[in-house]
Amino acid sequence: MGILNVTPDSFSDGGKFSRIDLALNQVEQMIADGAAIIDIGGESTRPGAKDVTEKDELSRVIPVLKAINKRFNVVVSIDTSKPSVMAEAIAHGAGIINDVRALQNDGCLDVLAQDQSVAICLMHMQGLPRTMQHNPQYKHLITDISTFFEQRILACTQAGISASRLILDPGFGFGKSLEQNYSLLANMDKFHAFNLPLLAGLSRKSMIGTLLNRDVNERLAGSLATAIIAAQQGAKIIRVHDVKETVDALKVLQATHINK
Ligand code: 8Y4
Repeated sequence: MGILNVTPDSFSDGGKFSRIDLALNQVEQMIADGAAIIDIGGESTRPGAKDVTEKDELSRVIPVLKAINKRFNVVVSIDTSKPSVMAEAIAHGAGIINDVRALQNDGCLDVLAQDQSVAICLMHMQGLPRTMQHNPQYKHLITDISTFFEQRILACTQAGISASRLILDPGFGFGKSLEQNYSLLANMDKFHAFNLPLLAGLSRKSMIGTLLNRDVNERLAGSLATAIIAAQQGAKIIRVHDVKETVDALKVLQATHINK
């Protein structure tokens, strides 16, 4: 899964068309590099980021989704927690709704129950983006996250959403200390108990930067290492910025599996 950023900081003075052209060129490159899924997000979940209005999020995400589906055959994932954005995304051919709030916002379950086919990524987060990194605590990290998954899967099935549409993601960096993030990475295989595909988002995150003392643009080697570990734990989808390098690394891992 390649990350496409459509938050406004990435294009300061370009108009609507340059934004879409820029996005399409990025998507074309990520597909050429081996991405099977493109994740589009119009809201920043970074600590301290401003809330984005529904109108702004729709105007950032939907034109890009439409343009991608017109030109490419690729699964598009929409990173959103807003039911209106989810509904519009589904209407315009999104393949996955990627919700870091796991459909806990009002109206999300209903919107997703109206559709029969779009896949849903349920991500675990402890707390809220603004304060989630202030001393996160768990009784037992893996058990607590498993309990959260159980509750969200039940909420989905009770709302009429088939469990077969669900993808689980432990949410690296979302309310977890450095040690907790690495413990989670080492133990991702525990979540296979749910018999659902697992997604891992680790690319360029603080857990890499802090461990290695690297700025955000110097985290490729660390990111590749985490991608390999997640894949070895059985993660089916890896969310990354550097598609070409990650696909190379994953092909090397895959070659070792074929020969067993
Ligand atoms: C540098 C680059 C530093 C990126 C931090 C970040 C996930 C996700 C995000 C994830 C799923 C991010 C939308 C945070 N992370 N969705 N979204 N899983 N499913 N931070 O781990 O990339 S945004």
